[in-house]
Amino acid sequence: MQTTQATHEEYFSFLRSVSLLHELPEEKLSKIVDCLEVDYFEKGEYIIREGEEGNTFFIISKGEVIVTQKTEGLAEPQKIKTLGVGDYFGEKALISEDVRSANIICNENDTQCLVVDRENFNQMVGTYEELQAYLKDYVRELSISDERRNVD
Ligand code: WNU
Repeated sequence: MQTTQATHEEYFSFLRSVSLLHELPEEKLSKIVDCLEVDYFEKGEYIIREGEEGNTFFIISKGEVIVTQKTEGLAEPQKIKTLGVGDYFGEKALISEDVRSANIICNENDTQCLVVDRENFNQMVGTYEELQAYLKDYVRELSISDERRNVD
């Protein structure tokens, strides 16, 4: 996507406000803005499907999504949380080199996500040990809570 200057600054200051990216140097953040795609979703649309392959990381810039997941013994995927503006998702498949581990379903019309592909995600995360360590820990905790949910 070719962003105009105004849009670039808008996304730049938005990304600055995302706690995960707060520590990134300005030029790094600026590069992320240059390689972002913006995707739009309507209520009920699947942004991510559990079990599918995925190569993208998402940051919610407008709207809301819900996270659902298959649970042992239950026919319907269960809702596990709601995410809103400034929250992100899709890091687990990229970090664990695995398929998508949950569904992400749009919960509000005109939801907007900033999308970073695997290559740019790796550049963003790979060069910052703290960020990488933080996400790896978080992903490990997600796996643990997944197991706990399925056992209960
Ligand atoms: C959860 N279990 C699993 C969330 C978002 C970011 C962080 C939690 Cl750092 P993916 C499906 C995505 C997955 C996660 C997200 O769903 N997710 C969860 C859980 O309890 N996934 N397995 N909670 S919201 C969330 C922490 O981003 O990444 O690529 O796709 O597997």
